[in-house]
Amino acid sequence: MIYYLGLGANLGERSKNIRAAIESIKKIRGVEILRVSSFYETAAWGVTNQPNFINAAIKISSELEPLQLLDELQKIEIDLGRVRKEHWGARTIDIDILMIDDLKINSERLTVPHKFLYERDFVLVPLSEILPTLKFELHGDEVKKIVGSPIDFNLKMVACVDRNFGLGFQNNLLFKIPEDLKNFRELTLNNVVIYGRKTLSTLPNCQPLPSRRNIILSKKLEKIPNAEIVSSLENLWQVLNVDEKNFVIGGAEIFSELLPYAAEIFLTVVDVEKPADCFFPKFDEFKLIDAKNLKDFSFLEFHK
Ligand code: A4P
Ligand code: MG
Repeated sequence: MIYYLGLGANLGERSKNIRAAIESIKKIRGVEILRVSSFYETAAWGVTNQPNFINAAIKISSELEPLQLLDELQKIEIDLGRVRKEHWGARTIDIDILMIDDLKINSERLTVPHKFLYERDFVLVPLSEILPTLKFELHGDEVKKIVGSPIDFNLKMVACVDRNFGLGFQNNLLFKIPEDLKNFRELTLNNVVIYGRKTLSTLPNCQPLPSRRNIILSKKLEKIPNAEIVSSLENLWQVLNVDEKNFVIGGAEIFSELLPYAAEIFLTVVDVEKPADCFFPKFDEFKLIDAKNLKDFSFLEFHK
């Protein structure tokens, strides 16, 4: 099932709470985050004598039944420090189910689509960003896009795969094609490259790439010359800059981890089948926008 969720926070470090909620939602068994909206600063709606909110929306897929998912979301609200006091009152995090496919639910615990969905600009603006077919009218409430969402970094993913999207086998890349390496170099030179610990061992001399800002996502590594180590996504968002070009270069786990926040994918697809034990993740939310077909392989570019 496809779920659209609304996130809101108006206490504590609001953007951080929303990012933490997204990370927790990602960890629910069988949940995949498909899209994340920008973050918006919004005036409090309903009970108006309370601080401004930050609101966002996400699209996820899940096999869980609606009430099971609601249980999981309410657990996350509690874990992140939500105390239920006043109805419509201030909160560290609020997670609402906005829509579920074309489903209509009217039960004691759950109303879907959300009861006030079409009355609240703080829901409609982020939701319409990730669901462009939504038909709605705005009401002139204060809703202002802010920097804070991981999608602001416009992550770009670069990889070379075989026909089955295989990336590597036994900790080695499947291909070393000179044209592909040249393309990779041209894309990433003087920009930022983000990768995992295992990918470091596939780089020339197992060293960070020269003339690029190297950021390694790893809980285990401590210090590497010419590279910055970050141990969590929250740390990654703290060190990235929106005006740099941020390329994610692997491996498979890092691609999966960061795919929900990516804006562009550059894939070199080699038209052969090789034994592989790790794969580029499925990316149904992206559209092909450019293809260069060469003799044995294609350069493909996808945008969200
Ligand atoms: N519930 C029924 N339907 C749903 C649904 N679709 N999703 C039940 C989630 N929960 C649903 O919610 C009360 C009960 O609603 C839940 O136990 C669930 O079984 P709650 O989160 O405990 O209490 P609440 O959040 O205070 O009430 P409610 O009605 O969910 O409030 P809202 O709608 O979340 O509004 N202004 C701005 N700018 N931004 C905001 O995010 N949020 C609110 C809260 C008010 N003003 C705001 C914002
Ligand atoms: Mg709520």
